[in-house]
Amino acid sequence: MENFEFTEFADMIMKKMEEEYKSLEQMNVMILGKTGTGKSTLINNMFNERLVETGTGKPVTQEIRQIKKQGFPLTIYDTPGLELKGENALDSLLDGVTEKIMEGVNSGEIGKAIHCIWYCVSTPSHRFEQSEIDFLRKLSGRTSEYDVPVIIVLTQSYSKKDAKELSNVIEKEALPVVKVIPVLAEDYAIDDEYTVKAYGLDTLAEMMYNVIPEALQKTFIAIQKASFKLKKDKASTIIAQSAVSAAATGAVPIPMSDAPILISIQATMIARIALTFGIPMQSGSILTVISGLLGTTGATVLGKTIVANLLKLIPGAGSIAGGAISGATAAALTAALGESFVTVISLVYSGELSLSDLSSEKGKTMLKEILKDRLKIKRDKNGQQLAPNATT
Ligand SMILES: Nc1nc2c(ncn2[C@@H]2O[C@H](COP(=O)(O)OP(=O)(O)OP(=O)(O)O)[C@@H](O)[C@H]2O)c(=O)[nH]1
Ligand SMILES: [Mg+2]
Repeated sequence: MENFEFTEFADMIMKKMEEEYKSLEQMNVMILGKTGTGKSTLINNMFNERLVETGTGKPVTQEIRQIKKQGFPLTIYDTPGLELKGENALDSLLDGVTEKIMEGVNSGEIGKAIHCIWYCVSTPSHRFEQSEIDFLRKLSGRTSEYDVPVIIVLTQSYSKKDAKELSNVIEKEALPVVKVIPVLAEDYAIDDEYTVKAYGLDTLAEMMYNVIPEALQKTFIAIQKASFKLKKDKASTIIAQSAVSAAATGAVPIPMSDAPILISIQATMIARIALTFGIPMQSGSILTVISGLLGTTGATVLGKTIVANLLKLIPGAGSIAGGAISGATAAALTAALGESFVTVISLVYSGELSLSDLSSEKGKTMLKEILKDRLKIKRDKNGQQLAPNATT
């Protein structure tokens, strides 16, 4: 144990991240709507990758293009340049969409099914035509038994008033759709002076999360960038699960020689959190954060165990009594490490901290303080935070 190195911990995190990433189910989203409604803009602002610019588009039918990027667990079925004029155009699109849905159903594989459909309507057009109503009804008639959720997205909704009006018109039709959601996917400059801020993508993401199959939720949380809340909630769940596992290792007090089990639980936790937030695997930033939290630099040998290093930070805990730590301590350490990691990610996300700050002296001091703060929190035996006045 004396020789446990930080670099080993780092390697472990990277390996777990790779495993986790590979285990993600492939997500498939279909996007319908007339040309120019803002489908591409929506895709690029919802997901981590700018798929529409970078992905290769492969024709599926005359109307439908498949967009996919190597190594990214998402396939988009886009309908670029769709005119939707005349009965024939819609019927032929309907055939294409139905065929794609059936292909997934017949494969029997969850990763090949269509998991959600966005039907885009442009708010400034003020129009939702009878042909579109018919289309959505027919689509549902053909595929309702397969439960593919359809969300109507009102795009380019820089006027919330217009969006509300159009939304009312559509809702009156009582269509077989999950919801009508107004969004502005990108800031909209009205003139030099006034800009309408983008909004609504978080609502769309949270709605998506609730209607897609459970097996796809992990993928979606990781690849979407619209709702930070979805990511934070998922991270809390991961931390709670990890703390429980850590507590279990120490049901009998953990002799320090068993600390690698604890370290492995913590590496898995960090990897799963990193994946949740969409932190790229190659990125050195995870390691910068972790090395900052643990008070070491990536390249140097720790010389002491990570656990021992963490313990030093608990006020009053001193060193390891009798060469063992209890399950409760193991859970507390794990929860504190996970929460500190999320705190740092949140600070970077909100712009209060930059990645370059992290390797500076100021950043390192800050990381230490964050971890110390988390370690001071009173917890139950599973590492769950107790109310400040609770007694243990
Ligand atoms: N500011 C702003 N512009 C938007 C938004 N949505 C769409 N646009 C603009 O509207 C135009 C059309 O958007 P696209 O995303 O290309 O529309 P599309 O549905 O993909 O169009 P096709 O691929 O031709 O069917 C572009 O100039 C976008 O920049 C938005 O939310 N905000
Ligand atoms: Mg497009």
